[in-house]
Amino acid sequence: MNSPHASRVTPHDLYLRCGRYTLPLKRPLIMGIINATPDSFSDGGEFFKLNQILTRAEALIAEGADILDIGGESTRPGAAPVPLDEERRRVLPALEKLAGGRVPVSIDTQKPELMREAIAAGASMVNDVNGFRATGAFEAVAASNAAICIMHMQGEPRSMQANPNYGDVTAEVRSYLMERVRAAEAAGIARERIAIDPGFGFGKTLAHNLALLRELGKFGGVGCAVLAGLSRKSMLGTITGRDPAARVHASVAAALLAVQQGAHIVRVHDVSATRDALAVWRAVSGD
Ligand code: HH2
Repeated sequence: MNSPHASRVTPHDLYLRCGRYTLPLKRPLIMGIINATPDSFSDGGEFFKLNQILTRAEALIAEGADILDIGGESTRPGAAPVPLDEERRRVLPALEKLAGGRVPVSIDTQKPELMREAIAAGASMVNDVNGFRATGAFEAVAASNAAICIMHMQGEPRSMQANPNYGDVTAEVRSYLMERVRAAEAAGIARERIAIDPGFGFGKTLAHNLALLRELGKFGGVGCAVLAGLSRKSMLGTITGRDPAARVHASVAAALLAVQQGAHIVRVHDVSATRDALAVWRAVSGD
């Protein structure tokens, strides 16, 4: 693995335009995850759920989240798609309350209709695990000033872990992302609004995920932010033998390695622990 200094060459002036926020990328940023899904929040009425989401958002901001990412459709392997109405009901009320606050709010969705509605409700970023491949996805965000995160996924959540297959995983994922960046630009989305993400765990074996982490530096240097989501993922379960809730330490180690390899934004559940680890990394690297 490269040294921290060799792989992390972020120009001082690189930033992500994110709605009304401009996020400098010299310091690694933490995106805190809010899953507005029934499997994340146990039973209860609508108001109760909304309160839980808002409480979690406040906690993540207090812990040091630089961005919040709210999603209403689970994308874990085997997950079934959620209808638009249901996804809308899960995320829009919270988004309306959270938008305009201290940190930008990202919407994690694959649906162009919801992208539009989320931006109208104040979302500063749209995060699409499907890489904006749905018809009208780029168009839904182009006219706004929202940032986008283009993620790579092989296959679809329902079946993506059945038989992931690549020649050179890093080269193939990178070339896919660069093609999507060019398509985004052609649709009117400037590079300063784009983050790219190799999509850890999305149609990848453990060996593929490890190769991508080792070679994450190859995704930098193109004028886009590099985002990495490794938090509590099953690759960490395979390595440690632990259940998702007990993968905090492994997740922090993975986030640190991702930053060391050039990630500008890490998407995490455990903001406080990640923040401390990155503070140590920054002190050592003199950033
Ligand atoms: N991972 C998940 C969801 N969205 N977005 C990006 N850009 N990168 C990721 O790696 C990523 C993502 C899956 O993790 P999680 O949100 O914790 O689980 P679920 O989708 O089951 O809610």
